[in-house]
Amino acid sequence: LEQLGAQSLIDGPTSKLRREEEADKTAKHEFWETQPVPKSSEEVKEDGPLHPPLKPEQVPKDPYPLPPSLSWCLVDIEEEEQMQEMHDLLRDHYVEDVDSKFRFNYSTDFLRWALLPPNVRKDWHIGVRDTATGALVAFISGIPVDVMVRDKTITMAEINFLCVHKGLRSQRLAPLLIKEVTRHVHQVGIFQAVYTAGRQLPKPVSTCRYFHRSLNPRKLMDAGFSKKVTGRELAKLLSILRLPPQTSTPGLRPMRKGDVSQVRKLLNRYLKNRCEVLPIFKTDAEVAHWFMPRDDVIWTYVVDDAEHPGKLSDFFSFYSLPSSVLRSEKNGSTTVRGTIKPVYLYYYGTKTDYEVKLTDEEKAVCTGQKQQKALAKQKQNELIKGRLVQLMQDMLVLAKAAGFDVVNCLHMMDNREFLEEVGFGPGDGFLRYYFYNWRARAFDPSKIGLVML
Ligand code: MYA
Repeated sequence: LEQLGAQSLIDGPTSKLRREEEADKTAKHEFWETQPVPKSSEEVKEDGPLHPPLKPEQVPKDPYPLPPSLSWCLVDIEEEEQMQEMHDLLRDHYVEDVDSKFRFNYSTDFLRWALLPPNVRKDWHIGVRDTATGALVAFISGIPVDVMVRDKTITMAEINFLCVHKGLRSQRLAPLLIKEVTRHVHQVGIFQAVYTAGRQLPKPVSTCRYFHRSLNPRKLMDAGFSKKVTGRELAKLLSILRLPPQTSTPGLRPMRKGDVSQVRKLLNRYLKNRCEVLPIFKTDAEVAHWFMPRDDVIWTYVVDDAEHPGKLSDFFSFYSLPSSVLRSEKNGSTTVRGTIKPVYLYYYGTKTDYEVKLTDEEKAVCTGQKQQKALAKQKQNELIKGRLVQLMQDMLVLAKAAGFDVVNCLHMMDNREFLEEVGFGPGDGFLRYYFYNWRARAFDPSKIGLVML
């Protein structure tokens, strides 16, 4: 990794993050101060809601007023034309990196996957149109999700794809979109939400760093995604990043329909054992939606246990989210000069987390139950680490074979167990996790088991 120019892996926030967190303790948040979220300066000691559920008559019946030049709409993304409008808004105005070198470019198939799960609430796909032209100029969305936070399972709205047209920024439209989606969510008796953002707001429950593993280093350098190296340094880098031509795990194959219920059990159990913030996949239909492979969107591989054919021992998944490569023009605008093709690690699970039995010899060296438990935990972690390193190495091979340029993931779940071993390096980006109307003590990133798209 040193040869890759990466710093040592960092578990906790960097000094830049700390500065942002400190600054936010005294920052003014005209909008967020009116919302049920803890202040950045608050030390959260106990988990629980900030306000109790509202009675139906306390939920506003009418939409929040907009300036006359703008109007609310629902965006029906099952209608091709509306889907395209939403796609185009995000393509041109959604999240960019801090230097505006890259912008997410979600495909329409991806957005259908992300926003039309079996339990979809179509009235949580909310847009704002220019009253005169009808153009879609802002959007926010939610999907219902059952999230386990420590020992409580809470039905929440997972809020995503908040976007305001660049020409309408800094006009306090975002607070209106947030209030309007909140109103819709309240209408169905849900009072908590989960969301992520790159920026510091009051108050994150966890902050996860992005990590990257190059598959196509030359292209990433040309695009300005990675530091440029040449000559012997480049040769060395290419040799470090070289991958075997084939996967190595026996029984690894793409997920099929018949695997759905096993994947559901494997995943729910793995997340519960290893994490403290996790989605609960209640039905096979949900798992089929979120995990069955879809062309150019989501890939899921399972390990069909060689000793017990048909019994799955592990699975992993990743999704494709291209980024436009931007060029800044002299007039301050940006144009698109290409695309990089990253995949992002999604969920995984392994049966290696089964309770580990100690041998008689190992038991003999332990003085008491506590020591035995600690040794069993350590053995289990080593097993998980070994297994994940192998699976993730295969994931890299598959992603490369599918033509992707880089694999991205966050420093969450058990990812720290394999990042260094399979050649990931830390990036400059961070993702902060937030709850709405749910105070929670902070979580170590490794305890976050909810992947947001
Ligand atoms: S995260 C992705 C967000 N999208 C982008 O970054 C795309 C590019 N940027 C934009 O489109 C705009 O800059 C946005 C802000 C729309 C982000 N989350 O209208 P403004 C606060 C929450 O003048 P604009 C995602 O999708 C800001 O602190 N708040 O600003 C999850 C300030 O408030 P305060 C944000 O730049 C979204 C106010 O907005 C964010 O024109 C989760 C300024 O408004 C942000 N990412 O527009 C939303 N950015 O003065 C919360 C700025 O108080 C959901 N702000 O500091 C909450 C749960 C709701 C449901 C509850 C159900 C129970």
